[in-house]
Amino acid sequence: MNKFYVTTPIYYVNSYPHLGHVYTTIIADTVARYKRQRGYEVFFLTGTDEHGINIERAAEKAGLPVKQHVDRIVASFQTAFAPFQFTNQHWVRTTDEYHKEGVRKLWRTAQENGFIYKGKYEGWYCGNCNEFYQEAEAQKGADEVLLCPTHERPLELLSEESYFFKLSAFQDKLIEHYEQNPQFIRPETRRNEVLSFVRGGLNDLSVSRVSVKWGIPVPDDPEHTMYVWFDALSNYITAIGYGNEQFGGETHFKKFWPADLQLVGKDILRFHTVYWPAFLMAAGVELPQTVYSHGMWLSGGRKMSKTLGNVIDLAVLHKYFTPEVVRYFVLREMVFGQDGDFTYEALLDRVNADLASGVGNLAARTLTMVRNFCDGVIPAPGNASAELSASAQDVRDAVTQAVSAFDREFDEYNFSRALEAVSNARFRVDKFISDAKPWDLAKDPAQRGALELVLHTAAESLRFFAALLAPVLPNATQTIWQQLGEAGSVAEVRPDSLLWGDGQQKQIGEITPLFPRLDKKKVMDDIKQDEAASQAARAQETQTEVPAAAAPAAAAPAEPVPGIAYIGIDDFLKVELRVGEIKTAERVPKADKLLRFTIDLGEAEPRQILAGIAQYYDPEKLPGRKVIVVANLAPRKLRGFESQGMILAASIGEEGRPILAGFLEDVPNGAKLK
Ligand code: ME8
Repeated sequence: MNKFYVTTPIYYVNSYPHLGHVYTTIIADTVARYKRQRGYEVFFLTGTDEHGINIERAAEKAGLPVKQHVDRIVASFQTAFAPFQFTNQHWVRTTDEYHKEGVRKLWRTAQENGFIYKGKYEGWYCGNCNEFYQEAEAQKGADEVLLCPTHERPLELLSEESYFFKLSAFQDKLIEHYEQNPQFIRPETRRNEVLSFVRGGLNDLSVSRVSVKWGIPVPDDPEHTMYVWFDALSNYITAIGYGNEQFGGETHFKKFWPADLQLVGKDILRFHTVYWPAFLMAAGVELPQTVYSHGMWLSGGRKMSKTLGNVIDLAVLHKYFTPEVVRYFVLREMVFGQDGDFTYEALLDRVNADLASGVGNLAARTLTMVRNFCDGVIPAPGNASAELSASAQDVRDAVTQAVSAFDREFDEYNFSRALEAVSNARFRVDKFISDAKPWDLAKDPAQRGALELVLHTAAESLRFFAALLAPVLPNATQTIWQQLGEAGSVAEVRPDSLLWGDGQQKQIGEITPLFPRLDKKKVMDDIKQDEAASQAARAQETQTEVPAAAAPAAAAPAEPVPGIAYIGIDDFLKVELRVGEIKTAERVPKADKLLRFTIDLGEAEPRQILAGIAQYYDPEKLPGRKVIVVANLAPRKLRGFESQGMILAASIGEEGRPILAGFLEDVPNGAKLK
């Protein structure tokens, strides 16, 4: 039997689950069901990423032992996922013992092979945070002194012992692998992005910390804990038996590895397509077949995130929509690989058009007519006019073509197109019924054969649609299956094994509505109210429970909060923030972090500004982009170039990945921010 191993990222327990997490898991679950239906032995893995400094801090803030804190958040993920009936074989947790055993083996093997060595990590250290910062993350105080972004106290330049992973040794091997295995990174745009990043050169990676306690100790050197990404990425092999006895250990691992499909959001593409394959190569482990990086669900044009407070609340979603329709919507609406904007309006339209008026209505009217006109038995095709027979044949051809189109698109992970193929065939059936008017044919005994042909064609089409849609709508299609009088589980029926005509003479089951039509205006009004209430409740809860990293900005407190160095409005107004448009951007020779820009701030001459973002942004893609510039920062020289301002960026994650601040609307150059 062929095997198929599919994984999702393991979700970080520094925040509560939202639609984004559910999305990747829906995709993985649908692929898993699809493959099982086609005879594969599937292993589907999801889980949680539970180590790291932020989690340690969040637990401290919640006043709980760290393990207890993470157990609570893991439970909230599992509860949020439960209604979707995901069919994962296992839920991996990086705090599980077997995982730690497996990671130690990966580390040791890479070390024995000479790819992990001890060195010194140099960085700007804050004693209050007990953490290192990159220069770009630090604030600048008087005389250019670097300040901790949290405590605003001077940072010390310290060096700490650290283990390093020899990432630099894998540049050529990775490029060769990408070039020889075009399916390794998908879609192709992402592959090109990664290729150009790796061609730009790779630095060795610091993979241990002595300052972080909540992590997996380095083998034989327990003062150090492993870098969270080394720990987290390894889950994909530890969970199936690498370096431990999980599921029988080695034999199970060999059976399922390499993974066939690793699904990730584009936010973590580089970790999965540069670090992960390099770690595996270092330990002599085969690489996964495909890492597929999907787009982000946006809300109001921005990535859904707890920090921005624009996530789609699962509680509200569940109140109005069944998990099945959400599954259908996310697969049908988002072109897999690209970003998509989530709106309840689009969800309502899609449910009403494709499901309530679509397949639900086809099932209801076909089965009701079979019950009323044919004693509840699906008829064999009767004799009809040449014209009607030809139309019935066209419908039959359209349905069988949809079977091959669905698989063809699905195998390429074009979920939206696969579902579109089913909808297109369904339109044909609907039109066939509307044109033939079986309700009129039923009134005329001479038209009995025509009536039977129409109902036969409609019911058989429905049987094929049920099998095709089973991985996406597992419960609704099982209901249709039973309503058609079929036995067993539709999840086990390969659509391409169905024979046209096999459904006839079956006694239909009880007819129950599948997808009630939703009143768009009323549901939208109710959702708005619920969202407002739920946001208010979350804001309250957040102040006490959600980890600092995930907490939305709270309203200004009346009483000063200890630990925050407040400034007055006058201090703020001293900073002149202006909108600028990037005119040119280029790398600075011999400075791998710096980009040199000319930026139009609406002044007579564009300004020259340098920024340490070269490792994350391709300069060719930046001209034309609007940014926010600190316009009255004293000029300073960097690598021989005068920088006449500073570009604002958010700093993300442990490595301080910069994300340029910008605008959704068009704004004129030079506009002032206040
Ligand atoms: O990155 N749209 O965990 P995480 C679509 N622990 N998908 C989204 C999304 C959105 N708006 N928001 C989140 C981590 N996701 C690490 C991963 S793996 C070894 C370690 C999904 O909780 C998407 O799959 O931040 C994204 O890559 C993932 O959640 C990030 O989850």
